[in-house]
Amino acid sequence: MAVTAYLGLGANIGDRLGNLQRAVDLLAKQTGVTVVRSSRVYETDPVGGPPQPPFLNAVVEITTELSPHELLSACGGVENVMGRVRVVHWGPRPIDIDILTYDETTIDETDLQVPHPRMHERGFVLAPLAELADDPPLPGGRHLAEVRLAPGVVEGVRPFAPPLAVPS
Ligand code: GSY
Repeated sequence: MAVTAYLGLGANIGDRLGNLQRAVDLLAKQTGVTVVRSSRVYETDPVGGPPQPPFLNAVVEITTELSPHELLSACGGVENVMGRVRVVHWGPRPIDIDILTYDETTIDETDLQVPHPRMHERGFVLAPLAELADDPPLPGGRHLAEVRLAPGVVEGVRPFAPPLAVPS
């Protein structure tokens, strides 16, 4: 049975908008993954890691027949095809694909935590996600309506481009 999941996309190297679109196109080609819709694209101040260029971020809604770990592997495959090399922890990258939520499922394993454990603190996740879901699963059973972001987080997230195209 297909479940709904939300994926966070981020890019801060090269043709950032082209990278996000290519990731959507490659995700749509994965067996067992249907890309349903995309949020708008935001330009966002980098959070964590070394000094690095601003990111473009978006969230896509998918339905998938894959298990959470199969989906993780599919996302990693797309990152690899797009040339992501994990040199600097939390460093610049042509593409980052995070599983934010997978149905209402909670997973707490070394290689996969769902809902993504820091998503409720990140404006670059919450702003695009809120366009697609009124009450998405958040860590610790939180609800979007009760999340309070730290000062400055909202200012670091600026609308940049319309939603990414979803292949038919
Ligand atoms: O966790 C995703 C990679 N990432 C990002 C990101 O996508 N956007 C912003 N603004 N900061 C980030 N820091 C990391 S790590």
